Amino acid sequence: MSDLAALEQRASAELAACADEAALRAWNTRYFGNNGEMLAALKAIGGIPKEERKTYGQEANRIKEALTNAYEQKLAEVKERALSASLTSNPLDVTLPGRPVPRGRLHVATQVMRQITAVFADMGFQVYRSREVESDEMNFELLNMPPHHPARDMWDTFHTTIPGVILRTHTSPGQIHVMREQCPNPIRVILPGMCYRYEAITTRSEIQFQQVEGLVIGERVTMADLKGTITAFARRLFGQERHIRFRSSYFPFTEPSIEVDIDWPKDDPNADRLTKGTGWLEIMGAGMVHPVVLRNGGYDPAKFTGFAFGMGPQRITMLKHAIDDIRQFWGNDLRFLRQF
Ligand code: FA5
Repeated sequence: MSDLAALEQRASAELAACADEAALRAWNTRYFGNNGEMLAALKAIGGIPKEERKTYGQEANRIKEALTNAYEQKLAEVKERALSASLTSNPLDVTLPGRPVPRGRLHVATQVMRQITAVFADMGFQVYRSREVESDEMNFELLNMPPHHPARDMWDTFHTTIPGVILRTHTSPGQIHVMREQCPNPIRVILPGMCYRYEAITTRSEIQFQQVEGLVIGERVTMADLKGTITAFARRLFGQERHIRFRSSYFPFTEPSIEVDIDWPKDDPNADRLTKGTGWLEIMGAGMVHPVVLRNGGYDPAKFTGFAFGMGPQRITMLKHAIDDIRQFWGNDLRFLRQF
């Protein structure tokens, strides 16, 4: 018992002498840690003669509780004192305005991509994702461009270390994937995604850019459906006042083929440079799906017809927002990005 009284006295005196949090924590470990003296005193109960055990146990528990309470009270006091000392030595200016957290936003090309998707979704088109790394067969051969075909020169690309595996130059190989998956059902899809070309970077051309492919296959699909769909799309996206021009063109995978232009505002000082003096900027290639391509997709050209188009949403974004240089899209210049 006298041991317990001595322990209480010593622990209380040492606690009273603790001046800061570190000293208090060390005190706590000394008495209440795994090898602490107070715990040892409690564990000693087993060795106490039976007749003294009850009194010893009660006393030990009382001391334990008293020391724990005293410790917690002292710890709170010390913390409080440290806090008020730090507040007076480093006064806090509560009137200082907070630092604004910069808010991100969608890239302008993503915004326009979503608008394009929404317009086609309203017309009943589904969105289909197709791969960016393609085989030469999908990107060229099945689209009616055998290895010797001169049209391949227009679409020089990046090659991988695996022979015949390339980065796609356009979203058109997606046409073959959809057709083979859907045959013999009718199709009405768009395929948005990234394309790659090994060509000179200019104000209008990048080596990595987006395209949105469109494909419609059915039993009585005609060129009139193609023109109607494109016209409705352009009116929705650009407004009624912009002019659209269809030009005849050539693509190996469509017959007949066309290209679609949009007029560029004449009062824009960059108009001449961007439109090469024509006043028109090309936004897409299109045409009626070539019978060879229909067959490669599994459809019988005697029964099915279809149209396809491939547009460049970045060029469309340039038109919508009068952006004069396509390189701005990858420039990551916040002064540009924050405008949209
Ligand atoms: C094609 O890529 C054809 N696959 C389009 C097509 C699809 C025709 C289906 C018929 C049927 P073209 O190379 O013209 O065509 O590219 C289509 C559009 O992609 C262009 O009108 C342009 O808007 C955009 N584009 C092409 N090259 C670049 C480039 N280097 N940088 C940015 N946009 C580009």
